[in-house]
Amino acid sequence: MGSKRPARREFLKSGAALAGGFALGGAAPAIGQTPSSPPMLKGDKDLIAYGERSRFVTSVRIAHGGRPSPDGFGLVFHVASPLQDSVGVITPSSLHFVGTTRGSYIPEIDPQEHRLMIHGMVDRPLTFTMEDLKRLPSVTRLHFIECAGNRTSPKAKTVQETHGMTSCAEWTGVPLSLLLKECGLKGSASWFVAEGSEEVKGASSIPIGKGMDDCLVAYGMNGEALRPQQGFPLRLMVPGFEGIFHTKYLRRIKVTDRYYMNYNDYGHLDRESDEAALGFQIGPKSVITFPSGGQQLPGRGFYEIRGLAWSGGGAVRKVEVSTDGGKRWNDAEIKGTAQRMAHARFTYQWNWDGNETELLSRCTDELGSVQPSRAQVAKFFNKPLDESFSVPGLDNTIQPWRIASDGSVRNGNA
Ligand SMILES: Nc1nc2c(c(=O)[nH]1)N[C@H]1C(S)=C(S)[C@@H](COP(=O)(O)O)O[C@H]1N2
Ligand SMILES: [Mo]
Repeated sequence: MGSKRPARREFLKSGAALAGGFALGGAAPAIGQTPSSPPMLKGDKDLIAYGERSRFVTSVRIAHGGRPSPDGFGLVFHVASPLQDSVGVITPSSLHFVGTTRGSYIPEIDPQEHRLMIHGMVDRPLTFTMEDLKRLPSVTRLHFIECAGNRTSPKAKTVQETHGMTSCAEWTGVPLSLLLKECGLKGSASWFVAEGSEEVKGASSIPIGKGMDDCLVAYGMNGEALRPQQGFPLRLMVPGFEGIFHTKYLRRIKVTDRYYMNYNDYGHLDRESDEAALGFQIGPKSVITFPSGGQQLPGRGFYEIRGLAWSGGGAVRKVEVSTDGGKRWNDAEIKGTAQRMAHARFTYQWNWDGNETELLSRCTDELGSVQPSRAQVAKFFNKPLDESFSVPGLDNTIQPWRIASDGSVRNGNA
């Protein structure tokens, strides 16, 4: 902490002074007096063999409202992560959002039986077992996945509902470029189709340049094997591209000389050409996770505003926070070193004066792209900014959270 910045004790004191006697935290036992010991956890097999969180921690994923299965299966389509309770940049595997194009169907795959075949416009088609893949040189990288449908809506109340279809994990696997080189690409190779193991393959066409650049065939997540919900035993990571390209249960890669139309194109075919030109890549984006919709500030005084920022264009370079509805923008602090195509945690120290206001955050990525407001996007598409306005294509607009004078927080787009 810099010498000019007041020490924590003074923060708390000034908070108390500002709020007229409001204190942070409850009454502590006097010095020298020991609090009574809590009861002991039972030496339960479940707690020792694998581990569980405390029963006092209850944050869970929820079905993402208003996202029915696109083909009418009517099952849970996408499941959102509780960002309002998140800390740091890693989403615990148990809380990573889940995206399934055909409802809550998750195949159970025996890794001994699983194969990855690479064929098409290659010199040597090859088939890999999981054991083969694990013998190859590996990389470990932090990356977010975000569903293209992760959009704010005036009706959504919490950050889990507006932004919970993004998550960030540490992924381990083999660079796809290494496998493609083993197979030898033919000169005409320009796309590849990645296919999952389900009845409906979850296949997507991806430019071969992206495959050679930074795609990953991942078997590890947050220090252990992938979870079934995340594609056990093998998934494709396509850093910075829409979630739908990150093929789970990966079993086949066909190298092609053209775009192949697949089931996954359901969401992309009817786009306007200027929307389609926005491409597969997620734009610079950020959201304040605390304070966020549905939360309640206990009173005026000191708060650390916290949020997440990310971009498909690379690392987050800068995040700004406004505490007055966008009149002034202040640089937020980015915790640690921002990684490419990964969530970055930002914070901003704020003394709330108790008046109604609006909190905003704005991300700039390493390409210099800046997160737009909904008003800017509406103007770009020449549409009125009313209740019915929905951002075309990927929605990376600034999320406003309105703080009422009673400390309640709600969606500023409502
Ligand atoms: N095989 C397969 N891969 C898939 C899907 C699927 O249904 N089947 N869903 C896609 C979608 S729409 C998204 S948003 C991401 C979500 O990844 P996650 O469930 O690990 O968060 O996986 C993609 N990969
Ligand atoms: Mo998705």
